[in-house]
Amino acid sequence: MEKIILVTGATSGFGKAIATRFAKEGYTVCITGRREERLAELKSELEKQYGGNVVTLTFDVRDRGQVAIAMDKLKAQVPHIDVLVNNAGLASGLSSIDEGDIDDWEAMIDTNLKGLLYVTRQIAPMMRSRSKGHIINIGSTAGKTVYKNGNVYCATKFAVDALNQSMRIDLLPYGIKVTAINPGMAETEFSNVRFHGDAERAKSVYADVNALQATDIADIAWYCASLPAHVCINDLTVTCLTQANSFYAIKEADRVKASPEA
Ligand code: NDP
Ligand code: 8X3
Repeated sequence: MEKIILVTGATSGFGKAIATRFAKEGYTVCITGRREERLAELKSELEKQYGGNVVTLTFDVRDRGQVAIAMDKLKAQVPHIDVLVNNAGLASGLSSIDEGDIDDWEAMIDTNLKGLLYVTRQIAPMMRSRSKGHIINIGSTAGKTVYKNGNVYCATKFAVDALNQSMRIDLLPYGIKVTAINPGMAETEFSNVRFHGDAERAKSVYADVNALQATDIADIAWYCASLPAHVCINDLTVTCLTQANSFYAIKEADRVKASPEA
């Protein structure tokens, strides 16, 4: 039977890499984002390379009405969803709580939390009706340990952690798997968005840390989704070798290297 995945936020970073990995594995891939041209480009690339069907849906996950319309369109095009990856999200700004920009706060809460809920509310009943499905929520190390000036971003990712745990309980009777993948720093467009297009500052975050790449997370998502039917990974926290948690990371140059004789 045709295997179908829906990936939110597939115009760059993790979402794009996950869509690509599942297309390679023969899935029909449904990709979303606000940047229509990027979705069209990815659709044409994936169809050319892997031959499967790619469905594109352009909408803003913050807008409940747009989500409902897009999900109706999706339901008219595909018979079911096997895997939903709740990935669309962002950090906006990095400021102390007494100085934060309230527009940034609203963007993070509306995208990372409400957007995830709007999409899940549409797709979970489709999975429930088949007693089958897998929801993969992209959380963060920021949802496990807070860090200075991370306040609202961390709060949204702590909320994703809570939702991941509670969705799993609610959907348990229907055989629906729920998995959180919580990455540490990864080199995507994330920091460019966080620092409002300051490319130099964004680049400096990943200088000499050998950060995770989007394809690392795509490989992990594929691993989680391809386990036997009775096995569900509930929660995975993943960092690069130079990062221990949200606030403790070192530079590659500071790693103690073995002596040549060892
Ligand atoms: P990117 O900025 O590369 O990708 C973010 C994706 O989310 C884009 O496709 C973007 O699409 C989409 N998106 C953002 N806002 C909206 C919106 N309002 N409506 C629809 N789509 C939206 O970042 P990442 O790939 O790194 O981020 C993906 C997820 O991973 C996020 O949830 C992030 O919090 C999380 N994460 C990232 C880490 C990192 O260090 N990179 C580490 C841990 C977690 P478009 O702009 O076209 O709408
Ligand atoms: C993104 C990683 O370290 O900026 O979730 O919070 S971090």
